[in-house]
Amino acid sequence: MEAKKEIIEAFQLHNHFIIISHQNIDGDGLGSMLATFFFLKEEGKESFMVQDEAIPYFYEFLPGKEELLTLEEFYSLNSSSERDVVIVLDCSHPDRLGRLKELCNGASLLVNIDHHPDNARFGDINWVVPDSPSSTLLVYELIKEAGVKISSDMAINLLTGFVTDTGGFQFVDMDSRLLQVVEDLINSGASLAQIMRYAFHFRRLEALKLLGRALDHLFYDEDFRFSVIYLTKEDFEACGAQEEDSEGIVDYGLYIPGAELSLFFKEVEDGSFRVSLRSQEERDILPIAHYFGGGGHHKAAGFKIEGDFPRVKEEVLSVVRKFLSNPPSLTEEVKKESAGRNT
Ligand SMILES: [Mn+2]
Repeated sequence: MEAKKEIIEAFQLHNHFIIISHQNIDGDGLGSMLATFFFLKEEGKESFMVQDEAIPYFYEFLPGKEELLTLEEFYSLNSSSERDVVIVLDCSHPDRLGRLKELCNGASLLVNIDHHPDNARFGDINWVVPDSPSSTLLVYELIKEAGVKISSDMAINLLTGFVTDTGGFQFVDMDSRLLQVVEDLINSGASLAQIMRYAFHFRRLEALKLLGRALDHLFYDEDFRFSVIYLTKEDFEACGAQEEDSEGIVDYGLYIPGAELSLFFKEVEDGSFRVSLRSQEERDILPIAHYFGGGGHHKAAGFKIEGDFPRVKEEVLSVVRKFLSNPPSLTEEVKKESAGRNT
């Protein structure tokens, strides 16, 4: 049976659900969780959303976000031994769930709904659609297929995931089908202007100062046409900024005419960097992320690497240059090495 239909049947059959998404939560992860929560509520089901980290302040406008529980709150509210259906949204691998991974172990049924091409298909039911611009669009399809009316609470969350995962429709070829979805969500009560403002133009002073420092560090390789941006712990401290304040900075590296790829190195703990990759045109950078044990999408991916900045930068840039000169050979190399790496 088609996975989408299987999921709708499972939703009708069961009564208790846990809804989770990946760590370092973003607009698509949150939007998918919240819209699914409202959908199940509409169907008369009991569901809990568990999210273990603080959500970025610019997503606080999302309807339903006050229903999010920490893992401790969830356990104190739900002490029954009843086994629930666990719905994992927008998450390519259980390792990306952090502490929430333990919830999957007790699941009576594990439902995996995602759009990452490298999804590990870890669920009992896997509905993975790499062509979908966001996971919220899959949730939208589910709600439609179930014949449930889209409420404004659902619409705002669904459109937010679509808007944020596509950088405000920049990283997607909008067509009449997608425009119809947007039209439907607007007619159901979502304000595109409000979502665009919160997602991209609602940033505290510390974040803008951090952006200034990041742009000051921007380096462009003319020969290989890629940008490098970095922020160290010191940069964050000097600006009084938090990790969430660096959201969207990687995109600036693609503004330069001719730039094919942007790399953003962010120091997350002493001696550890989170590297984000973005590309445009037809450049597929997922093999680079896989090479370093990470994952993501063809044009937006990332990985973590340990070491001091000069060494980490050297190591990554040499692989990037090699990849840009000859992408297929790196892909082959990745295939050979993939057995020994945890992607
Ligand atoms: Mn997504």
